[in-house]
Amino acid sequence: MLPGCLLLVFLWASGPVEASSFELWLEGFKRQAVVQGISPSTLHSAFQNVSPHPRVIELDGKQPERKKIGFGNYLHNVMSQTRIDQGRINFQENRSLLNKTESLYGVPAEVIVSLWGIETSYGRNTGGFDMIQSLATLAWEGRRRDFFEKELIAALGILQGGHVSRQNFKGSWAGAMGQNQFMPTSWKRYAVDANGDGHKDIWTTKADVFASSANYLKENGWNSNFPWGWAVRVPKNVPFSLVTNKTKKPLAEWIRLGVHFQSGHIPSNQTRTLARLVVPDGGEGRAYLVTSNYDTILSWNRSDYFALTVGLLSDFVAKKSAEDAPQFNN
Ligand SMILES: [Ca+2]
Repeated sequence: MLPGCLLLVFLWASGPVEASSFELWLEGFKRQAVVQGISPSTLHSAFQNVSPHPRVIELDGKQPERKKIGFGNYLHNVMSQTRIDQGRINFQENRSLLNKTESLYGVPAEVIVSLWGIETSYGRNTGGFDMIQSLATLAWEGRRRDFFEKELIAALGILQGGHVSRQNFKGSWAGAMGQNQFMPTSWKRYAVDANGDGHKDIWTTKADVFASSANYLKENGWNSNFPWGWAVRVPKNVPFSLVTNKTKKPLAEWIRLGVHFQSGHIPSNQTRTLARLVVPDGGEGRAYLVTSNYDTILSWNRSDYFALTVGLLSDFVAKKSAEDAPQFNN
């Protein structure tokens, strides 16, 4: 072991001097940041009075082993009646901006609203943690150091570009930020200055929030020719292998196999659309036929529960009244 590592281990192990181990890490990190184009003055203002946040470490420690609650329970928690109602109100209130975004990116307005609703309850819960402090804590702590150092460099780039003030640079404890909860590297790749004020502001500018979400989905393959998917009932004679092996077949073929669409008939121009079955809890639970747009939603968050809920909420949001909402069994 190198002497430097010995020193670090000693400092780490001795508790009260944790701050020193943070300072040591920070000095090294700042050198890397400068090499990657972050100016000394950005670094100086970004890290003033920043120290590790114990709550962030605590929350990070609780992360793994998410309890399996079943999709039905998840859906009821995330897609509450309040969230559906507020989604419809927000959908109507922002109609012209959403229409403009939809026509530019080819991503349906209701999908943009659904992501907005699920990520931050339509911009209300964007997270109150200081971005630099959270990311620095997670990078220093070391469980996923490379990942969080990269995010921290991207975050510093956002400050350096003047897109958000140091004081208002807030997010979740895990570094997801703004009304659509982009990580800084996603912001770097996909954020858009839609209102042309020079700031890609996903914290307070709805035009930027909507366009950034739509751009993310477009760049990850959203196809405006078909929806995300459909709730279906699968007859018992459909081979279980077809449920589990992600085989894509045209809708006409699924219909021939006896799959029943809960929303009623499928438009004739969709019969050649390729779809695969998703049965989130296996067995005879809820079932969905999903298109490649579903995979695009998975690129945002790699969870079937998340992607299905985004899709289902978008269907509800787009309907004007409860009467014509799509049906699914509770
Ligand atoms: Ca802007």
